[in-house]
Amino acid sequence: MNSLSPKIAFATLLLLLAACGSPAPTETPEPPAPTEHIEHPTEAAAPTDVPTQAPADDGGGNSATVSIANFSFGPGTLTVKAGTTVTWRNNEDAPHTVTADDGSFGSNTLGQGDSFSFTFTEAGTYDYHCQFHGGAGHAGMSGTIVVED
Ligand SMILES: [Cu+2]
Repeated sequence: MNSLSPKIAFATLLLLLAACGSPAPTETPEPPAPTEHIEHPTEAAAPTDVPTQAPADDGGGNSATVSIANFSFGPGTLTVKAGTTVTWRNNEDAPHTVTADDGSFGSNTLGQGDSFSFTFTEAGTYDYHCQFHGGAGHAGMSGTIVVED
């Protein structure tokens, strides 16, 4: 009866080993995490804050202004140096024009706030008028630019 003893012992040993045998670790490699698509926030273009520079003195370029108001040019006679740019500005809501009697210069219809500029390069006397409220020869709404050398 003792002859089976070793076999039983062996069997028991196998059983124990089997029981204790750690199951093979299921080594399922983790799939690589999907690389997250990171949205780079579009960088707002920094506004180039270029300060608007006042127009530099262009060296000798004089300027003068004639105001249009109350259906008249002010000053009525303006004397400037040759090379001066004269700007007429309509400061009222009535439409006007700046029209040279001899046609050498002339504006379109100037509404309120509109302006017209002309540079006088030659000495002389330039009569002008408003086409709506004046005429050549100092009639009605008119003015004169005297240009000196
Ligand atoms: Cu007018």
